[in-house]
Amino acid sequence: MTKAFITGINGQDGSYLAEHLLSLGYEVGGLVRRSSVAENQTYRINPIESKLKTYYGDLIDQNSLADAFRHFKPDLIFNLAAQSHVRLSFDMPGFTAQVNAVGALNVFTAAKENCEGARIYQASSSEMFGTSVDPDNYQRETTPMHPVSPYGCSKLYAYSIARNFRRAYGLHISNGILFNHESPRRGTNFVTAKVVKGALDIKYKKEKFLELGNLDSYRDWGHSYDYTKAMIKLLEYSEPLDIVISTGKAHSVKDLCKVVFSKLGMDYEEHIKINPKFLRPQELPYLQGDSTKAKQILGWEPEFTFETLVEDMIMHFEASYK
Ligand code: NAP
Ligand code: F7E
Repeated sequence: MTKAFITGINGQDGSYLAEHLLSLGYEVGGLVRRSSVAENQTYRINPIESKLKTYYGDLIDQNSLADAFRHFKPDLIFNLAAQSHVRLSFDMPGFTAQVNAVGALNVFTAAKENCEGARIYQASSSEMFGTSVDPDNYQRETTPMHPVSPYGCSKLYAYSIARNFRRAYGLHISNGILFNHESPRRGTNFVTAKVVKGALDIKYKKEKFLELGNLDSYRDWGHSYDYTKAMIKLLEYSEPLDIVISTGKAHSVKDLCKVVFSKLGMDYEEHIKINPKFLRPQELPYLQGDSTKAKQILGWEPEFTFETLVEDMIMHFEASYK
C-alpha cells in the first residue's frame, strides 16, 4: 500500500490527512475543485503542494473521478469531499444530496471500475444519528440512525451504499463515523472557529458583540489532527469496518463560549446575542460518542482535549491580530 488519493484534499481534514500520509512515506494524490479565485483551490495545501499530485475534478462529475483514478492508480482512496455545513444543507438540500450522496456513489463506482483491490474510506458523520441516543447518553456503532438534517440524510445514504458495495461486490470500504472535529483550519462559519474569531474581534476592539444561534446543543469536539490519524489506521486495518471516532466528552455551545471568552479575559454573557438567522429548522440537540471499538481494534486514542483544542485554535487565530 503506497499510493493514497484524497477527495476534498484542500479541506480541513484533507490537508491534515495529506500531511500525515506524506510523513508515513505514502505517495499522495488528490482532487481539487476549480475556483474562480485560483488561490482558493489549494489554500490549505499550499505548504505541501509540490509534494502532491493534484487533479481537477468534482464528485458530481464521475468522468473526472475515473480519469484521476486511472492515472494515479491509488491503493487507498479517502472520500472526504462534501458540502459539509449542516445549516447550509437546509438552504441547499438538492446540491447537498448530489455531492454527498450521489457523489459518494460516483467515487465507489469509479473505484470499482478502475482501481481493483483499492481500500476506500468514506467520511461518515455522527450527524447520521440525529435525535437517537442510547440510554447511557452515548452514540456508538449500534445506535439507530435517525438523521434530522438534509446533510445527515445525505451522509446516511453514502454510509448505506458503502456497506452495500462492500457486501455486494466485495469492495474494501470502511465508514469512519466521526464526531465533530475542529482545528485552526476549520471554516469560520462552524461554531468553534466562529466563537474563537468572534471573541478575538471583541478583544481587539473590531466588534462589540458576537451573534450566534442555539447555545443549548451539545457536541463531542475533537481535533482534526487526531481524527485524520484514525482514518489511516482504519484503512491500514485488514478488514473493512464501520467505526466511531470521538472523544467521549460532550460540551454545550454555551460551555464553548464560556471557555473561549474566559481564556481571553472576558465574560461571554456581556457579548453574545442570539440571532434567529443562525437557528436551524430542526436541531440535533446532543452528540457524545463512544469510541471503545476504535481504541480496542485500531489502538486509536486522541491526544488533544477540549481545552487544548480551544487553546490551539486561539493561538492560531490570535497571531493574525498582533
Ligand atoms: P471541509 O473543510 O468542508 O472540506 C470539504 C472538502 O470537500 C473541501 O476541500 C471542498 O473543496 C471539497 N468539496 C466540496 N464539494 C465538492 C465537490 N462537489 N467535488 C469535489 N470536492 C468537493 O470539511 P472537513 O471538515 O474537512 O470534513 C471532511 C469530510 O468529513 C466531509 O465529508 C465532512 O462531511 C465529513 N465530516 C466532517 C466532520 C467534522 O466535524 N469536520 C465530522 C464528520 C464528518 P474546496 O476546498 O474547494 O471548498
Ligand atoms: O454547529 C450550534 C449549531 O455548524 C455545532 C460538521 O463538521 O459536525 C459539524 O456539524 C452546533 C449546532 O457543526 C451557531 O446549531 C449555535 O448545534 O459547528 P457546527 P455541526 O452542525 O455539528 C458534524 C459531525 C459534521 O459531520 C458536519 O460536517 O453549534 N450553533 N450558533 C451554531 N453553529 C454555527 N455553525 N453557527 C452559529 O452561529
